Order: sequence, then structure tokens, then C-alpha cells
Amino acid sequence: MSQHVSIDRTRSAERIGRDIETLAGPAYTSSERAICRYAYTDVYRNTLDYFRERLGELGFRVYEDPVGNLVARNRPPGEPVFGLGSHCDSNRNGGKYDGTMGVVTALEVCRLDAELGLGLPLQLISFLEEEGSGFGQMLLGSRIVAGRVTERALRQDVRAIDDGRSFWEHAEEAGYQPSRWPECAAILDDLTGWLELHIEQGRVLQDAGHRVGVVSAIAGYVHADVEVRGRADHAGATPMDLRLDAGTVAAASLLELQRLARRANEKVPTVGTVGEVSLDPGLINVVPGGARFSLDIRGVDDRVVGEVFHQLSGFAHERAGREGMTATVTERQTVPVTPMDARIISALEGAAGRAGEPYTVLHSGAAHDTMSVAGRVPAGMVFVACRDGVSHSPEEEARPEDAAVGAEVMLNAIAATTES
Ligand code: HGY
Ligand code: MN
Ligand code: MN
Repeated sequence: MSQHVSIDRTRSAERIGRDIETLAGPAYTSSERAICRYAYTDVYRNTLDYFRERLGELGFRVYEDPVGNLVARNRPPGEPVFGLGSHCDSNRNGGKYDGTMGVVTALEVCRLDAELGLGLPLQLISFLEEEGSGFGQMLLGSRIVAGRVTERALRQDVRAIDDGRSFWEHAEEAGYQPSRWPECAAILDDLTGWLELHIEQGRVLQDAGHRVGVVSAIAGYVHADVEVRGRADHAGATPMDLRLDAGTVAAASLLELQRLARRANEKVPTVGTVGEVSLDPGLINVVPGGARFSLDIRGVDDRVVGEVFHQLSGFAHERAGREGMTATVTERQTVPVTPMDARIISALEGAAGRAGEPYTVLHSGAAHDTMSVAGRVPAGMVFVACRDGVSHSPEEEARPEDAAVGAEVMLNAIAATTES
């Protein structure tokens, strides 16, 4: 099939829009003001079941791996297939489109292949816990598939934000078999390539007036936690120069991370965020004896990201030590910068060109499950614009019409790489 396949974009946009709106309904989110769904919750189970039913209707064989990554394929086990998908869990303050639009558009590609009788060998995957909203570990499902976790972490260190119990316990309680987690790697075995469609979560496409983008590389990141130990004291009776106020170290470190990231960003795109801050005991009339804050440092140069992390860690240690306090830095995870496969990029550019669609080639500042897949399978990503780049917010907006164009580009890129 060398010529370009044009699709009925209006019909695809309608179906994508319908799926997105359905999955924004009360059965699929535990929050009324945002999309909130994560591993091993009823609303997440309902979401997986929705995709299981739609894919079953297309004749796909659908199953879940030992921890709950959803897999659906239109070929018997062992036959080569092209992988496509994303994640359908959400940030706790999520919007309708982050992740979900990628799985829905992958479903639409599967529908189009069946309707048009193209006979493409396809495997859809929806990865577990991409957002880390259940257990605080981003890309958890796909990192298990990639072998980028340890059994000790799954048994002990990775713990539920809601109740502190281990990932292992929650997985077993949900009916999965976490002891078989090494077998999850097998879901990538037959893949000849991989594509993920995702909203951009930035403003580059909107500023360029483009509906779709082709991702060149995905920024790497370090996630870590800093624990400061000082001393709780009476807020009224303790003179300023006698305090061991852990909150001041957190505040100074937050501003220092801003400074370090801005300085690094003068050389290469680099960002730094303190998104979580908690003070202990967190009472208005008590000098905080403890502080915990998170570090999210990302960039397109691993060395620079590592340097910012190292410098900030040193700053927190020194700032705490200077006042008789201690700071402990614990890394949660580090994922390197991930370039996309040149052949997949070229197939996407060719398909967008033949679809008559102007596009931008850009890097992704956000992390994606494709980072876990790319180590084993030639991988690529398609971006669609989202309004003002707003994401990880119920204000997130994207257009099913753009995803329909993305579906046409994906369908043709898969056909081109499957044939050659
Ligand atoms: O934060 C991220 O990059 C992703 O959206 N979980
Ligand atoms: Mn996402
Ligand atoms: Mn996200």
C-alpha cells in the first residue's frame, strides 16, 4: 500500500470526541472537578473495561499483563505487530485529553484499519500508572515492562499515596500477579515499531498554527524527594535566632532550584519544579521541625539535568547544615533523554506531507511511556495541539478534529513501515 490512504476525518473526529466525552463521565473519574483515575481503582477498572469492549468488538484479543498493562492485538501471539497506544490513567488534577486521547486515537486507528480492510498487524497497549497518581512513580507500568524497576521497589519502596500500602499488596488485591512482573517485558517482544499520539502540553504547535507535530526526542528527568529535619518549637515563644526552622530550608531550596534551572536553560532547554511541599507538623503556631519537598528536573541534556540535581542537593545539605539541621535527598527515579527512531520520524513526516498537513518537528518536555518502549522498539510520537499548552489541569482543551488528522498520519506511517 504505497499510496496515501485518506480517511473520513469528520467521522473519526466524531468517534474520538464521543470516546473522550464518555471517558470524562462520572463512571470514569473519582473527582467531579477534574479527571482523576489511577491504578487499581474502580473508575480505572471501568476505563480499562471500556477499551476492552471496544477492542473486543473489532475482534482483537484483549488481555492484561501480570500488573495490569492492557494489551490488545489482531494477530496470534508470536506474530510481528506494530505497537500503538498511550496511557488512560490521569494526573490527580487531570484533564480529559492527557493520555486518554492517545489511547482513543490508537483505538480509532484500529477501527480504520478494520473498516478499510488494510490488514495491518496491530497491538494496542494502554500502560498502567503513567502519571504516578496512585503510587508516586511516573511511567510505572511501562518501566516495569522495560525492566527499569527492582522487585524490592515493587514489594517495599513503591507505596500508595492514599494508604501507604505497597504496590505489591495493591496489585494482588486487584487480582494481578506482581510476582510475575518480569514477564511483563514480553508485551514488547513482537513489536516491529511503536507510535504514541499525545497532546503536546506546550504551546509550540499553537504558536506555529499547526495541528500536528512529530516528536524528535523526549526530555529526560530526575524525580527526587528532600527531607529536612530541624526542630518543632513554639511559634510565639522561640526567638528567631534559636530556631531550627525546616521550612526555611525548603523555601530557600525552591528558589535556588528556580535559579539553577533558569541558568541551565540559557544553554539548553531545562526546567526545575518543586511541586510537592509538606511541613511537619504543619500548624499555624508551630515552627516546622520537618519539611519534605519534591524535585522534578528535566531537560534535553542528561549531563545538565544531572548537574542541576547535584548542585541543588548540595545547596540543601549546606543550607540545612549551616543552621544545625539535616537534609536527606532520595532519588525516586531518573529517566534519560530519549531520541525517537529516525525511520519512524521519517515515516511520520512522509505521512503528514502526503496528508497535506503542515507539521512541526519538536522535542517533548513532558515524559511519556514511549521513553520506556524506545529502548527495545523503534519508537515515535505524534503530538496534537492543546489550547495554550494547558495540561495537568481540568482546563485542558484539545480538538478531536486534530486527533483525526493524527489518526490518518499514524495509519499511513504504520502502513509505510510495516510494508517496507
Ligand atoms: O509529568 C509528565 O511528564 C507526564 O505527564 N506524566
Ligand atoms: Mn500523558
Ligand atoms: Mn501527564
